[in-house]
Amino acid sequence: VKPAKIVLRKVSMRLKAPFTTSFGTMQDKMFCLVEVVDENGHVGWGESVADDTPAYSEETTETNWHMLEDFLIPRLLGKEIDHPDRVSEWFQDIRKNNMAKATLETAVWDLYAKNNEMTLREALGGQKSEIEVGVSIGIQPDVGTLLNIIEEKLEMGYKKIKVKIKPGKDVHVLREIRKAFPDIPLMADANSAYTLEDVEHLQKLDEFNLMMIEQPLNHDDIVDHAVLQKRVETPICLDESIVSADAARKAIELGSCRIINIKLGRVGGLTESKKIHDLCEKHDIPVWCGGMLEAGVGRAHNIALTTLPNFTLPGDTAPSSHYWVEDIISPEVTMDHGVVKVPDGPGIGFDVNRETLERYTTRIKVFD
Ligand code: OSB
Ligand code: MG
Repeated sequence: VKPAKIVLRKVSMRLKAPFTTSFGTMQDKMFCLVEVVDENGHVGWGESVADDTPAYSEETTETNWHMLEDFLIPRLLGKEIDHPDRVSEWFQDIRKNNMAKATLETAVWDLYAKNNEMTLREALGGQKSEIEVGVSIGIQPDVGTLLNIIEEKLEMGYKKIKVKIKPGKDVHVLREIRKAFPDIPLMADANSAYTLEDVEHLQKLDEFNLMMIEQPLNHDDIVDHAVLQKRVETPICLDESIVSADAARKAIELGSCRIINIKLGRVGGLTESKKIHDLCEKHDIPVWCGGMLEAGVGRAHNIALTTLPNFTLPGDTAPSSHYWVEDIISPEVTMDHGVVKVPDGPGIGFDVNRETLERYTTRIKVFD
């Protein structure tokens, strides 16, 4: 494929409900979206998972715009790309900025698949025709509200319930959940809210039979997590710390986790995600696809990635209607009893609804 034109957008969409984690609350999702057009008029789409504050990671919508505009897009424009794997190689000498890189890299994957009349799943080597999904529930003002939400999500058929925790909103919350729902597949995500000082406190979570605890310690740590994993029975799942296949290799060698959450934005794209997937498979580490409150394009890429065989645990890829009054893709992502069907159209398998997209676009720049 050869990108003849690239359109960069900043898009702003309001979430149905604010989403609260240990690091803050999000109500509006502001993100970069790219459209890569080749000489044949095929279009590939890529969505950044960064938002407007550097809380989950150091990247923001604004830093993404800068990286894409000044460094990443100029590198790809007019260049013959024989395979999407080349893109991450060409970006390697630019440090970090993985979410910005992934925006463009995933668009090239979509374009490549469309050019070869394949689904993105086929291009990636995925197998599944449907995927199982769970739901990530933000921190709630009180336990009663949380229990009601969990009940509603269970009725909808979600295969995994993930709740956000932080100091002061952990042990007693999980105890109440387990009282009400003794056997559901349940996990907790701390988003780096604890330190090794909290080991004894975190040991109390062992009694709740959680599938895993996600990223309890520092966002860039793998050393302390290895110490913690030796002292708790609950499997640790790393999210923030796994920024590359190399980071995954080190975490596995150190015993820092027993499960890994793969987010294509955090690791720089689909090629790196596949590498982490393959490495984990070799080491019997199950993986699942994390979410970053994506709109439709990001959601579609996550679905395609999840078709790889070692994605054995339900991911955070809930349907469009969980997040948005109106998504930018058609059809929207739907779910039936916790199962999402993998589309069989070319590339990501969803069309972007341009009329909707225009309404949500706040800034646009065309490179050709
Ligand atoms: O840590 O997985 C996380 C959302 C934003 C930033 C970080 C995280 C999350 C989620 C939501 O847990 C997952 C989703 O529904 O997309
Ligand atoms: Mg997480």
